[in-house]
Amino acid sequence: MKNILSIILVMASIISVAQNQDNTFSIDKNTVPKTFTNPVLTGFHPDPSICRVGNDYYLVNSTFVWYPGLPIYHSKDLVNWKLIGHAVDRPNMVDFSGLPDKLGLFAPTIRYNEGTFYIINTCVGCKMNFYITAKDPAGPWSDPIWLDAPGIDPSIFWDEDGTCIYTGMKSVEKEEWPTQTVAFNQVLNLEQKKLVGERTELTYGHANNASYTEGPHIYKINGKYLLMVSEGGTGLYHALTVHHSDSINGPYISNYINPVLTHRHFGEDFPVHAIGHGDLVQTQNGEWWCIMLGKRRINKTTTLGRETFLAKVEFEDNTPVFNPGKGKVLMKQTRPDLPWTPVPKESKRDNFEGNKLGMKWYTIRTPKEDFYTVNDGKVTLNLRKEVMDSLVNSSILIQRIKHHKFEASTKMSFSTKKDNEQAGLTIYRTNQNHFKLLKDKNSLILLKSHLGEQTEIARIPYTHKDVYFHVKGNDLVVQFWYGRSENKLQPIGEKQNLIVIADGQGNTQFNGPGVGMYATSNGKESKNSVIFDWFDYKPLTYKMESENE
Ligand code: 6LW
Repeated sequence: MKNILSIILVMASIISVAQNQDNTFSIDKNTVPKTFTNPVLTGFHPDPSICRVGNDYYLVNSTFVWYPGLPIYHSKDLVNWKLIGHAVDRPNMVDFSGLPDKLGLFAPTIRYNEGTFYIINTCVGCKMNFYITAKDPAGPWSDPIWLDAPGIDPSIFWDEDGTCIYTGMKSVEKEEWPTQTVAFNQVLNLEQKKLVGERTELTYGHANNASYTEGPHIYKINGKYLLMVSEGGTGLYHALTVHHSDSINGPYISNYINPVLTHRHFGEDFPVHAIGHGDLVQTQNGEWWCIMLGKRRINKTTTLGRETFLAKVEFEDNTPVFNPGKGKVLMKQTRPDLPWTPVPKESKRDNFEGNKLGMKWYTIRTPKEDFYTVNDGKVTLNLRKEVMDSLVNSSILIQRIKHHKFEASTKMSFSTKKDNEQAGLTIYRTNQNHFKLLKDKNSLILLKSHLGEQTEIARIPYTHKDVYFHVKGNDLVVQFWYGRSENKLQPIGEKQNLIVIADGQGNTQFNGPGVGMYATSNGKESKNSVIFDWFDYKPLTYKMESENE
């Protein structure tokens, strides 16, 4: 009896691991799985775009005011993705200063043509549409070439005669229905580095009141031009629709099959939501796949932001059919017929080796000065007058929260005699929505800011220089801990509701949550700094999490 029980327990834990895991932290690297788990990029990975060069796949996501911006991922099998660089990684490329968290770098498109990689993108609130190029997708990328183009969501396509076509979306002169937008084409003269000639409007979308027709991409498949757009807006009504034409500038005829993919008809309670904003890719073995964004929800609440999902596409004549027979994004499905190429497992602990931070670390808004150093296995973060509650670059360093069940912790050394100086751990979504677990002159304080209203949740006297901070997230609740040693931790404050960093909380619209390190001298100059010895992040195994197939 006891053996059967222990076998069941082991089985249960293996399954629960699978539910919270993603393909990165896969159980056993040696077995080549037949299936993959969606999302293929968990956490803050919206508006994905993809291109193939030979047997290599490159993917980019939007990042708004996170810096560095536009992460470039590489894969051999469309499932395992390795972060190889950022396309916007020099402070003089774009300036996010003063921008709210939902502005900045919107949806990008990545393409490859005759030996050169191109990313075309929109910096909303900061000079709008631009493109950058690189020979190596890991960088360096060129400085932006700014374009006189309206709207957002630019894409590029090379026609058979070598003409480079810019496809974008823009608002219409006179709306015939609310949130009407239109996809358009214009020639991009790469020699002159500007848009030239007529601008041709292509489609308002499939629905006769299509809202926010956006994220357009043009492909030439089986001799026909296929225009795929998103419509419905990046929420419950999000959908992908396709439109065909025999010539690049149309007329584009909306396909009767539309929408080719949406989850909107599954209603509010369906756990995978807002599916849309996709980009197609044909593998070297002829299969077609689509990457797109979507949101996982628990009790109608999305805490991880928009993630990147993958779905199979098969063409019937010229019509793309997504996951034939299922017609929706599947949380587990047979993986692409490509060589299984797992990426090195992310280690739980970042010991800050070397003299620069790993690519998974970001600050918020463009840094105008160096505010941290990495050496001897430590991060030294300078205290600066800037605070995370303002639309400035403060001394904050965060990484994506990629799992509904996660834990993060750090060892910190900090002391001050000044009341205005603080340092610690943060869970950050926006300047108005975040948690801070900070140490000041003589105490530890747990603070939350929700819709811009800051609340002190708990304060504990603490005068030791070193402190261990720990946080455990379990779906919609989070508990903060502290201690003088890593294995003797005590909770600080009650369990907190993660609604604070969820979608739809004031300005928590487009980006996603991060966890990391923060320090401030609250408006006063400071020469002080805080030392972080290491930082842990890992998915956690809790009770099973259900998601229907
Ligand atoms: C993106 C637009 C969208 O540019 O939201 O969901 C905007 N779709 O296509 C920001 O992500």
